[in-house]
Amino acid sequence: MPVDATLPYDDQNIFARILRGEIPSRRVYEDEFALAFHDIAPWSPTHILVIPKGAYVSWDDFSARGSDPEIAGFVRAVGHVAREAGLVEPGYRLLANAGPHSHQEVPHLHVHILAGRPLGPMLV
Ligand code: D5M
Repeated sequence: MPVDATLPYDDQNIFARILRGEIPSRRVYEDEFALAFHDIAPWSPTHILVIPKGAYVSWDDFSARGSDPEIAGFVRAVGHVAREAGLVEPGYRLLANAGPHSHQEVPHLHVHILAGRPLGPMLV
């Protein structure tokens, strides 16, 4: 069920619980600003989610309220994860849902890294 990402941050959302270590995840990377783990229901052979450590609902929220170090750290973490996973060649797709029309399901900002097969054109 998509969430209304314009709502205030809910600290019981599933990614907040993963960040706190309350539920397991298949972690691939962690630093001061970001955590990366495998998506539980992958859309492609490689499907990694990268989330900021701060409490941000969406890309819109993060880009408006996040500090410059948090934003820089998060962007660098996404690139690092993709490089370390060996995805730069032949390539990968980044996707972040934000807002009611996007079908965002988890109300903590996450960037999907999709790779592992030719992904084709974006259809929607
Ligand atoms: O994408 C939300 C994504 O989060 C979706 O691809 C499934 C994934 N998900 C949901 N629960 C988990 C857990 N527990 N571990 C890993 N991945 C999970 P959205 O952009 O919000 O539609």
